Amino acid sequence: MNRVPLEKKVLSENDRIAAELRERFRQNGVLCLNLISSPGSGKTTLLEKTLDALPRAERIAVLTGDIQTENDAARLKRFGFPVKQITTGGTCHLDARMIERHLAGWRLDEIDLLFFENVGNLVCPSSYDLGEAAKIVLLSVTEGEDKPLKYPSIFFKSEFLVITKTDLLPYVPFDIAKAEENARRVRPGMEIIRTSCTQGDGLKEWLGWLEKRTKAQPAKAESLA
Ligand SMILES: Nc1nc2c(ncn2[C@@H]2O[C@H](COP(=O)(O)OP(=O)(O)O)[C@@H](O)[C@H]2O)c(=O)[nH]1
Ligand SMILES: [Mg+2]
Repeated sequence: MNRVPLEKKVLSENDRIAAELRERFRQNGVLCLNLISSPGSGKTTLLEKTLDALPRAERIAVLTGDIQTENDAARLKRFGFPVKQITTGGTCHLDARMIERHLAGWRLDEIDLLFFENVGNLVCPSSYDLGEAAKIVLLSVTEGEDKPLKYPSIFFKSEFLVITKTDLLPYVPFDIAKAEENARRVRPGMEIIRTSCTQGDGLKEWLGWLEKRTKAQPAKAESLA
């Protein structure tokens, strides 16, 4: 009897849609960043600080994913940029089809920087390409410095690591140098910043990295007509 490798089929269909999205982003000069972490590591908070710091004239948009509630979209809409919530209804990750559906009604040629806030999970989102230019993983100091070794796939696939909540370091036994070493054992040379959104530490470096990454993005493709 022939068995259908269902998981492989789902992933290859996802990869097909993600490749189409990536091409659309390239043609429109959109830099897409996919933020991934455990629930509660501080993805929405980092996005709030980012949107608050950037001029309203910047062409930024956010798709934020959760299993239930529109809470994160409500938090992020306060800053005046286009934001849409994706509620997955149980699925533990965003997929390319969800992104495609929720982009409907937005003009990509009017967006320069597009964030995806993935569903809080260190495992499932790592298998699903969303057409992003880069994945960014967040790790808070309350999660333990061993997580890059325990969940290597997402650390291996992420271009950048943001260590969050460093203001809590006096209260938790977290060896930050070891966490960074572990991340770089999984992904040699990984870029890392240490942040505290409550204290504002590292936010300048984060915004600087974003600016550098946006500039490195190939300019909007010439008309293909
Ligand atoms: N102490 C501290 N708490 C933070 C920091 N960043 C976020 N939090 C808190 O962590 C909780 C989860 O943050 P949130 O941004 O919703 O995490 P998400 O689930 O990854 O989007 C909230 O109560 C935040 O106020 C930080 O830098 N320091
Ligand atoms: Mg969130």
